[in-house]
Amino acid sequence: MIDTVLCRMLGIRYPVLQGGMAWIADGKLAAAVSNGGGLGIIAAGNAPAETVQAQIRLARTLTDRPFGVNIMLMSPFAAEVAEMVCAEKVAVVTTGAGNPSKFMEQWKNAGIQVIPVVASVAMAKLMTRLGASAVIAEGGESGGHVGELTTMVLVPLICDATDLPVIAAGGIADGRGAAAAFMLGACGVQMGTRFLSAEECSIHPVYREKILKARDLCTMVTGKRLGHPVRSLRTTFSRNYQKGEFGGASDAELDAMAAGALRRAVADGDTENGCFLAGQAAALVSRTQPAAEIVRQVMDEAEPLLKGAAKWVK
Ligand code: TUI
Repeated sequence: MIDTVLCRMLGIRYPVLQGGMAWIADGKLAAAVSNGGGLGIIAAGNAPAETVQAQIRLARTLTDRPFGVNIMLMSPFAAEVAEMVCAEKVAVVTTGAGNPSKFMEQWKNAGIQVIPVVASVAMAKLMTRLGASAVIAEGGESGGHVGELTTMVLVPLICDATDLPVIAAGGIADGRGAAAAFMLGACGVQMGTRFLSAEECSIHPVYREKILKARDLCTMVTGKRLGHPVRSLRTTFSRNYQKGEFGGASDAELDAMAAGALRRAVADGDTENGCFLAGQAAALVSRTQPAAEIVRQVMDEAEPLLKGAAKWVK
């Protein structure tokens, strides 16, 4: 049984968080992960507050366990979602794709545990000063919006920079990744891509199939030119976007291509015009399982690896 400070802090059995995947991580998936003993997360993405609120209320009909809401800070609705989660008294807020400083006081006053994604040491120190409960160190192996550093380097750097519990993310999809994360100093892991294969994950069957079939070189990063690097599956869409980026496309043309692209992947399975966000760990995901089984299996795999690590020490 792997039991870390994070389990007590969040009231969960296993130190496993589910990533806040925009358009994907709904109340149903979050409740399934929480029922499995991890911390399920509802992703606000670019949705208005009332849409997210409906998912919170749905999750509450499906689980009595704690769950969280991920607030994507680039969303035009971030401020209204920030306020709504206080009224709803959600247990945990995670943040991504920006600096949540201006919301911290509001969330803490509402009794919410705040766990920001930090992509740098400076951000980890700032979040520590502002009273975060823990931080997520998400390396560039992850899907979606990616930072500069890899998980292997970012996690120990963040552990050195803060006394808060550190949750590792990016490239983790099985017990080996989780055990490695603990060795780097993390006391929990967050997985997104692995949960794309969960039975309770309502993505288009084409999306699921692409994840299950993905191999080592199946993801790529686009969007660097506009300052928003994003990792996704290599598809007609991502190749065309890259051609535009390094060819003659204007910023407006690139923005037009990207608008609605996540929805076209998740809802329509459209490989021509949809953007299938996924981490490098897609190559490690090979079957569909209930979310609870994923949580338990990853921890069950990690445990003997951690116990056996001493075999190398003479
Ligand atoms: O946020 C994510 N992953 C995401 S957000 C997203 S929606 C989107 N779609 C298209 C373009 C951009 C976003 C899809 N995937 N992961 C967490 C994460 N946060 N990774 C990196 C960061 C981050 C980056 C900069 C956190 C803080 C930060 O601070 C910068 C600052 O303001 O100082």
